[in-house]
Amino acid sequence: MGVVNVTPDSFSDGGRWFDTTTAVKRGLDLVAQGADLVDVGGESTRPGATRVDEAEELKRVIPVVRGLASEGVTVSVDTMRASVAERSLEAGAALVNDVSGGLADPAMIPVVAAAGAPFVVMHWRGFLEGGNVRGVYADVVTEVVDELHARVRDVIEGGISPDRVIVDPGLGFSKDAGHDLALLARLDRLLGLGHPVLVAASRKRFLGRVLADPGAPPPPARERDAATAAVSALAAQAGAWAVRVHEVRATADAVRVTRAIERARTAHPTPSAPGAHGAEGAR
Ligand code: PMM
Repeated sequence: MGVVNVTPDSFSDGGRWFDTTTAVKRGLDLVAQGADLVDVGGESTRPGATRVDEAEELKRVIPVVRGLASEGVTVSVDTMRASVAERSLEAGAALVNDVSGGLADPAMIPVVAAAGAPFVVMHWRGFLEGGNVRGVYADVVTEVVDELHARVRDVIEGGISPDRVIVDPGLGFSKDAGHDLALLARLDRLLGLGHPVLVAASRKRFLGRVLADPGAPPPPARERDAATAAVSALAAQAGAWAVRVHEVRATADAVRVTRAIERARTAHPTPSAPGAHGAEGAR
């Protein structure tokens, strides 16, 4: 999943794709680089960002969704507003990606349910104001899995078909680097929810923390793409359904290599027990 942020202020790529023509071209470039779908967002979700109003979000997002969908691109819309989701689906979007999992706007679930669209439910503990007070966990993996489980149940009760629900750990949202790494280390627990898992690690703060030399500041967001590709390979190997990234090429290559190794593993299974295949197996 390639990202096109039609915003002036996203932490990772703010301002670069801020007019419709540039944003559509960027989406097409991401497809050429290997993206299977393109996620279009008009509101920055970085901590401390002020919300854009509805009219502005619609103005940013709808022409880009329409432009990409008309070129045959599978588009997801990254929004917390039901009106933006609804208009995007009408304009050709195939999927709704809501970082609040439907909590920010009570009209979101009915809109997505009525359209029969797939819905990304991200783990979210609310808007961040000031310090990260909501990011306190005794056991981050268990709490995120349990809270996602409850959220998925509510979403399904709201009318979205279970086979349309995708889950996402929400890396960096009310989470520090240690929390993000723990969730990536235990993607199997998220997969245990029984829904496809989307991982959006691209350029995030925890990668800066991992890459920083001791005592030095973290490298800027745009210098975290190699680390992002590494996470993509690991997430793909762990069974993720998709990875959401700003630079697609390296991640598409990483995922392809992962898949090729998986196929080779299937073709060369480990002998089940010494001696199981006679003298050959014992060797
Ligand atoms: N993160 C961002 C934006 N949208 N969507 C999902 N499903 N999961 C995420 O973790 C997520 C998201 C923030 O990153 P960006 O603004 O730099 O793209």
